[in-house]
Amino acid sequence: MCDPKTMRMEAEKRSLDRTDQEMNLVTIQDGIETAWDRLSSQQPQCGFGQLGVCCNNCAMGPCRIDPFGEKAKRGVCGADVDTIVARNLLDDLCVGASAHSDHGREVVEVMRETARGQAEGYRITDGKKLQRLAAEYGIPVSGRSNEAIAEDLANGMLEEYGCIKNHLQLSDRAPEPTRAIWEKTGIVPRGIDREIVEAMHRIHMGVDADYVNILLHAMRTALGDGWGGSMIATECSDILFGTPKPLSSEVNLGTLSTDKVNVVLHGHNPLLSEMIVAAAEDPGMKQYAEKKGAKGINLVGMCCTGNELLMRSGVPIAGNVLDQELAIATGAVEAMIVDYQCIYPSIPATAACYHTRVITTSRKAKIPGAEYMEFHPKTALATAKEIIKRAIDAYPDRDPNRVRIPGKPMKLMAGFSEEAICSALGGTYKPLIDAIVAGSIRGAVGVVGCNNPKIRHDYGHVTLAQELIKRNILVVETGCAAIACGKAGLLLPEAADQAGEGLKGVCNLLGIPPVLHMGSCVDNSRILVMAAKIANELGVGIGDLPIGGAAPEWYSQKAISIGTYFVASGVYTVLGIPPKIFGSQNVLTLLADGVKGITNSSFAVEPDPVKAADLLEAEIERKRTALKI
Ligand code: SF4
Ligand code: MSK
Repeated sequence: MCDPKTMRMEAEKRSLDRTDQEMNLVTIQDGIETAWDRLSSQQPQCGFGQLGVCCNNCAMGPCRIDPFGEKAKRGVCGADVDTIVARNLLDDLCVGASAHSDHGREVVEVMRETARGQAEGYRITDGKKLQRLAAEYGIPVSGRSNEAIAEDLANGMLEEYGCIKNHLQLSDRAPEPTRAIWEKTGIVPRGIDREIVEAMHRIHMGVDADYVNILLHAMRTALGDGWGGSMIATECSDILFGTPKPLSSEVNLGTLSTDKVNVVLHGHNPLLSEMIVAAAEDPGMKQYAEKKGAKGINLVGMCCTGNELLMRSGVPIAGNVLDQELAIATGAVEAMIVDYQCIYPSIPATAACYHTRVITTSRKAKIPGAEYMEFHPKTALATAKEIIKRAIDAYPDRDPNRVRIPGKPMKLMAGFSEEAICSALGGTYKPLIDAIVAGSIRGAVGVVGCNNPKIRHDYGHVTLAQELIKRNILVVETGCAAIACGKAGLLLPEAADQAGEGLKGVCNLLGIPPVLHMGSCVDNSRILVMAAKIANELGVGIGDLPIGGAAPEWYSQKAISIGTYFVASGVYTVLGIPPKIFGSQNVLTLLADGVKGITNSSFAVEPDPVKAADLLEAEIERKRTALKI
C-alpha cells in the first residue's frame, strides 16, 4: 500500500474519529503494525471457531462438529453441538466474570488495608457511601470510626466471594419481581467465586451436557458478576476515591502534550492509577520533569483505568482500546503504565519503535518486553513516584521530529454516577419517570463495551447513540463506548441539539448531555442500580421497564458476562458482533427467544447500528405498551 490516496482511504476506513484517522495514517505510512494489520493477517478466520462448534476441553479432542455435513455430529465423548456451543459460551463468560470480580476483590482488599492503616496514600473518601453500604450489610455504624466500619464492610464483601450464606447481599438491590424470577428459575447467585468454580466443573467432560441447564448457570454466574463482583468494585472504588460528580474534561489523542512528559494510564483498576495521579502532583516530580527539559507532567487515561480517573478527577482520556497503539505512534508518550485487562501483548513491540516505556505493575499481568514494577498497596505512593520518575527519565530520548499529535482535544462532560444522575434530577427519579410516562423520553438504553477492529473504530457506538437520542431515547454509557461518544462530541450538553424534541427539552432543562458517561466496565453495575431504583419506584421488575442494552463493538469475554447479566436482569440487549454460538440453532433460539419467557428480555445480534436502534426502539415501545404508557 504505497499510494498516498489509498493509505488515507484505509486510515479513514479504520476509524471514525479524525485524530484516530491521522494516527492510523502514520502507522500505515511508517509500517507500524496495529490490530487492524493483525486482523487482516488472520484472514480467513476459522469458520468452526466463529460458529463455536470446536471443543478442546479434553485430551480425546480437539473435536469439531461439522454443522453442514452428516459425518461428525458428536465429539469423541459424544457431546453434541448444543452441548459444545453452550459449554464454550459459559467458558468465555466465566473469564469475563472472573476479570471483573477479581478486580473487585483487589479493591476490597485495599479498602481493608486502608482501614487497618496498612495502605500508603489511601483513605476513605466517601464516608456517607461507606455508611449506606454498611447498613445494607447489617454492620453497626453508630459511634464507630470510618476505619472500623470499612474493615467490617470489607470482610463482609470478601465473604461474598466464597459465600457460605448462599446469597449475595447486593442482589437484594434488585426489585422484588426480578428476584422472584431468579428464585423461580433457580439462578439466584450464591457466591461470586462459587458460580465461576461450579461453571468450570460443569464444563468438564462428562458433567453438564444439557444446553439449557448450562445456559441457566451462565445467567447465574453473570448475575454474580453484575450484582456481585462488579458492583463491589464500583462501590468500594467510590468509597476509597469518591463517588463521581459531573465534571468537564477532554478526550482523544490530542490530549497528549508536545512539551510535557506524557504518561498514559491504561487498564482497568483505579488502585494504582489514583496513586500515580497523587504522585504526579508532587512538586518534586514537576521540578524533576523541568530539569529534564519538559514543561511538566501530562497524565492521560486510556480504556477503563482512564474512565475511572476521568469520572472522579477529570483526568483527560486519550482514547479507547483501539487507541493504545495509535497513542504510542504519536511518538510523544514517555510511558504507558498498565495494570490489567484489554492491554495488547504487542504494545512493547510498538513502543520499541519509539522511546516509550511500557511498565507493567500487576503480578497477574506481565508482558514480555515491558518493564515490570510490582505494585503493593503498602508502598503504592512510593512505587507511583518511581514510575513517574522513569517516565520523566525517558523524556530526553523523545525525538521531536517524530512527534505527531493529531489535532485538538474534544471537550466532554463525565461523572454521571447513579447518585449524580439522581441528584441532577432533584434527588428522585420522579422527573425522569414522569418524562418517560409523558412520552417526551421514550426510554433509556445502556450502550457499553469495547472496540473491535472488525467494525470501524467507534462507528457502531456513535451511530447507535445518535440514532437513539434522535428517537428521544436517553443513552447511558460506560467503557470504550463512552470514550467513543466523547470523541464525537456526544458527551456535551450541546449534543442535545441532535436529540429529538422531548429528550432535548429535558437535557436543556437539566444542563446535561443526551448521552451520559457512567464510568468503566465494572460501572455497568451503576446502570443496574439505576434500573432497580426506577423499577422500585414503579413497583415493577427491571424486565418491565422500557429500557435496553447494546454492545455494538464488543470483543471481550467481559462483554459476554455483562450482556448476560443485563438479559438475566430483564434488559433486552443487542450485540453488534455475533457471539460464537451460531453453530447451534437450539442455543441461538433459547438466547434470542426462549429466554423472553423467563426474564421478559433476550439477546439480538445486529451489526448495523441503525437497524440495532430500530430493534431497541421496537422493544422499548413493546414495554411501554405493556405498561400502558
Ligand atoms: Fe472432544 Fe468431548 Fe473432549 Fe470436547 S470434551 S474435546 S468434545 S472428547
Ligand atoms: S476497556 S472490556 S475494551 S469496554 Fe473496559 Fe474497553 Fe471493553 Fe476493555
